[in-house]
Amino acid sequence: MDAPADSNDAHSYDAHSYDVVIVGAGFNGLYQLKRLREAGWSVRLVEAGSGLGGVWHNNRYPGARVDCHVPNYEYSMPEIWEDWNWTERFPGREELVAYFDHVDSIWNLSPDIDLNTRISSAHFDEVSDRWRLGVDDGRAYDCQWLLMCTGFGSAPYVPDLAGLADFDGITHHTAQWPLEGLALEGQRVGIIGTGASGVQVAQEAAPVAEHLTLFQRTPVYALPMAQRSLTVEEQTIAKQDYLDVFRRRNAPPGSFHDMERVNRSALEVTEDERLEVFEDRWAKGGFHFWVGTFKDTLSDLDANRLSYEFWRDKTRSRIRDESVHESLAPTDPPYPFGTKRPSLEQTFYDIFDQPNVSLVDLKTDPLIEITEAGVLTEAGLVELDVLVLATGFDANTGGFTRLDFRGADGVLIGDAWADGVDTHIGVAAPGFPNMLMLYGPQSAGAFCNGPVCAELQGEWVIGLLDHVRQNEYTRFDTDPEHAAQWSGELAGWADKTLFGKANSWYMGANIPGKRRQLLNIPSSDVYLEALADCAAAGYEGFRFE
Ligand code: NA7
Repeated sequence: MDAPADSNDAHSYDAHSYDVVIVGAGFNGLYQLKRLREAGWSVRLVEAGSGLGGVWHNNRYPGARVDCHVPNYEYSMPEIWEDWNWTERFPGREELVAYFDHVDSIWNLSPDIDLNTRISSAHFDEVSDRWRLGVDDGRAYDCQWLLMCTGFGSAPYVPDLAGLADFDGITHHTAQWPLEGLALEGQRVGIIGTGASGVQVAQEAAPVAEHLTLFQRTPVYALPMAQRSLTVEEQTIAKQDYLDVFRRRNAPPGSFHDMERVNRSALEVTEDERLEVFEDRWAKGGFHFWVGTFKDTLSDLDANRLSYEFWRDKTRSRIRDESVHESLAPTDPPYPFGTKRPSLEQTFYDIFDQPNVSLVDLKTDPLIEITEAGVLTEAGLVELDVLVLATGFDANTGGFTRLDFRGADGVLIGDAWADGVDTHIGVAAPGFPNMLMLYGPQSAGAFCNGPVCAELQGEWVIGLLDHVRQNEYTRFDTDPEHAAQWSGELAGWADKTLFGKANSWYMGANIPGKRRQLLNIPSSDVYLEALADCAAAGYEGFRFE
């Protein structure tokens, strides 16, 4: 089909037309496709990448691995898990991609998916109450209802580093790793960024690189992963309880079926009691030490300091080279413990004792520019063959604001959100009719495991679409007052917890110029309750026509 230059002109091209178009083939998009198809909708899923899995398709850097332990990060339907077994407690990227293919083989989703289809424009047409979607190769779609399942991490962030374009070596953002891979063996590798991605690449690069240099701006509080192999036999036994496990997995304090938090202050127990809990959660590995210790470690600075000091001392004991202790695990916390997402590590703190690994602390040795040969800091030039940008994402909003995404009256979503995001319960944006966001800004997103929210928030979306169909509505929108109220609710969470005190991507603070606001509610059970209340009140805050 030939499309005109403006492939979004509704009347001048022959678009593929559906009731519902879903954008994104991660956990959310695939779940929506399955359920909406069952419910009899005409539905198409479009995906920019060449395979299924969303972030797992895109993040193919060495060492990419999920930091939620089995079976918390998978769909709950028996037909998916009964014949599927993982090889490790924290599965790696390749296994996750294979899992998505397994899901596809059971649910037969591919016939209704267009891969390699990057939506570059989405315009709401006031006359027909339909969305017109333009693809960057000129194809087009239109639909009554648009489901954005682009996740919180679909917009890689490359900082504006002076001279970056001059670098003569190879450079890639971790989420834009070449499909054919990139050998790090024998190379002089530099990594900018020490979040989850930087930690994971560093662990893979350190054993093989001629030299690895980590450029750290802020220390990550990485926690022990406690990785181990899983046998089929143990999973067969565990599966006897899976129905119950999946029923419990949204229980507070996090979206894990087995997270136990002591319902007391870390300050009111004796030191022995506190250490016993800390040691137990530390040994369990994963996120247990982050969210599963005491009720106030993420809300009270003094309680938080106790977590920090335990983490600091444990971490320092891992690193023989004391010259890097103050940079990697400072005496005083540069930000409260757990208010930026902790990474999980296996060998991260060991690599600094290797002779071929160096740490550059950008706080004391600032980056001046990137040159043809490498990274120039105040202390001098670090020559590199490969520069890895593990610099994160324009999380939550970038997947929308980077598009030509226009709602009623042609308003660009980037303009509507220029002074901050207001959504109705993290699912709909006023002025953007007939559009729903899954795992989007102001949802529980970052604090709710992808598959858990895909099903629980996902069922709410199915319910809303059923409501519009039953009532033969052709349009819904939300009002700004309710959206402002929800923003107020999130601001309250930023105040009553310690999350507001860190320059994290949860706060939008990793992107220069982005409004500082808590972008995900740090409680998935409270979030899902708010959705349920809205539905029970006849979809309060929505206007239907
Ligand atoms: P993150 O967690 O956002 O980490 C990005 C890292 O990049 C972080 O250490 C940043 O330092 C660093 N960064 C960003 N810009 C710069 C500049 N200009 N100079 C130096 N360092 C910089 O992204 P990840 O990809 O690791 O993880 C994202 C999430 O995906 C993860 O939490 C999981 O949920 C999956 P900063 O801390 O801002 O000082």
